Amino acid sequence: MLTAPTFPNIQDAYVALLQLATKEPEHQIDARGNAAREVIGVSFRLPDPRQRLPYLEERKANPVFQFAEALWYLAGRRDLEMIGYYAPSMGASSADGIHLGGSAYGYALFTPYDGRLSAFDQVVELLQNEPDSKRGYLQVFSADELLDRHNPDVACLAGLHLLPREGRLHMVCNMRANDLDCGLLSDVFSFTMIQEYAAIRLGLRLGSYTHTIGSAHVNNRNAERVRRVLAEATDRTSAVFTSPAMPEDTTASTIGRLMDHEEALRRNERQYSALHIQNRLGLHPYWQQVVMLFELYRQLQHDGGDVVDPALLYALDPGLRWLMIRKWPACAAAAAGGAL
Ligand code: 5HM
Repeated sequence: MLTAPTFPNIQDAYVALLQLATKEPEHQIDARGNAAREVIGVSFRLPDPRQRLPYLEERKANPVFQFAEALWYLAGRRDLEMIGYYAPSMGASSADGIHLGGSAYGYALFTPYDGRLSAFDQVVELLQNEPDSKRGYLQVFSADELLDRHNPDVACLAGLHLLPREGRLHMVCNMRANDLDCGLLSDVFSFTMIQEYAAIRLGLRLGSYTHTIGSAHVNNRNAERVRRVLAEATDRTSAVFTSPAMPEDTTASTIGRLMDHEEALRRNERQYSALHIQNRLGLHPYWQQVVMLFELYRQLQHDGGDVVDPALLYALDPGLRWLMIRKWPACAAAAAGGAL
């Protein structure tokens, strides 16, 4: 078979790639102090890109960060202030402590440049006029990033290729490098959100997502966790949840409104109950879920960290609730107290 192997969800692809890199590595590398096992030139396909979250006890996905990062991209942001609140470790990639560099993919894709449309809007316009085009490429990596040999943040994403075919929007993602244990999961989550958003903009159904990687590697320092994930995948039947579709009326202004709620909660300027989010914000239930995640995270960050409102957990979709309960002890306690 010459096309990429197909997986029903990101979890199965993730486990297969971890297996490949740890059991059949092609190379041992040590770039910038990161000793790793590597395979080169790998790819996989997700026919249903909405199945973008893993449900593993040993590799606890953080849905708050996943949605925050996807929105940070969709809003064209590059500030550390927002994304660092959800992932403090990203501070290490910022050269000036204020902005992210190459990894601020949304800044490269969604920011209007030099009085012109953003790269994303240009590609959307191109594809509206010629759906069968092969030119709908959103370039991210740029050779200029290598001019500074000490650049701490060179884009790992080379580009995203949008391909409308027979009423569906397919996407091929090209990564120069992917850390299979750390980067892969959040990258696939965010990039498939960008694909789904693009499909809505083009009035198309969601097509397949193909992920291709130049250097696919597992850092030696993560070997123990990877071993536990592989043991879990072999020994246990995982929980299975399906993710709903992004609402078809999602626009840039929806993203803007979500970012306003996000900022107010991050700064602890507002506090929302589940009922308030459901009845007062005028958001589609899909996006209400995201604001609920941000409110739960606000409670974890600003209200002492050991108590969250069980009503918010009740109001979450079962898959998101499953993840929150495993990720945060305060959510597990609230769920146990409320007999969820
Ligand atoms: O030395 P280099 O620039 O390749 O190191 C970046 C590391 O972060 C690599 O292990 C790369 O695979 C990982 N990474 C990732 O997997 C980084 C980013 C941010 O650009 C990403 N996915 N999105």
